[in-house]
Amino acid sequence: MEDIYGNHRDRMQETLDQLVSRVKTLREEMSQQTEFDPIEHILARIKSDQSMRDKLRRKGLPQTAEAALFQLHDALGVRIVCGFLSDVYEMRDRIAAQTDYTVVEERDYIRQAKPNGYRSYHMILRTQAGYYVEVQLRTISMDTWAALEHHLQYKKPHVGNQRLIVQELKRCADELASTDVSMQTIRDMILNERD
Ligand code: 0O2
Repeated sequence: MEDIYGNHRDRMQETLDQLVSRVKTLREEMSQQTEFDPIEHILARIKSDQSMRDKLRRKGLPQTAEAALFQLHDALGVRIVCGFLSDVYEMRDRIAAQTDYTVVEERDYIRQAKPNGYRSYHMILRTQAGYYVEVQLRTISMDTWAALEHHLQYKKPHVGNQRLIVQELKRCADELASTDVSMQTIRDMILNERD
């Protein structure tokens, strides 16, 4: 089967590399200014051929590079996992302040969590090369929940007590969110004491 991204792959990879290197620069600047490394880890990926084809099918879009790259906006993705809530928002501000791409959409699923408990800050950037990149910013706790929930999704068709499972996953997400707030408070206390 033909590559869904046609002959775009090299330029897509280049775009991703440039953005990751920009995020690393922002990370260094923040680390120097605050003496705290704001980032736990960064992941960058081109959505796999199969999962892009599945998504196009779900959305009723044609199986073309044009639809994959310009009608959907997450063929390129960068996930930035931060230690603390304040790091997520500070990093968001610094990313938004750059001028070599445009922020075309933002969704704050932290202040407004999804009904299932999913939390993250999403930004869609349009780069100079014309490609879109979905940036997901989240804390370690949010990342843990999203990874486990994603993993459990594969088991879904085999379970009968779906309602209880959804409820329990939501409870875990809320408990982790509450821990994030407590960890932030502890960090603020430490910083205030130092000043
Ligand atoms: P993958 O494998 O991460 O690429 P929609 O139009 O509602 O179907 P949209 O517009 O693509 O979705 O954006 P949305 O809802 O903001 O979510 C985009 C991405 O956020 C998803 O990409 C996931 O990575 C993550 N995400 C959103 N909701 C959830 C959730 O409930 N659980 C988990 N684990 N991740 C979530 P993809 O393409 O689904 O998957």
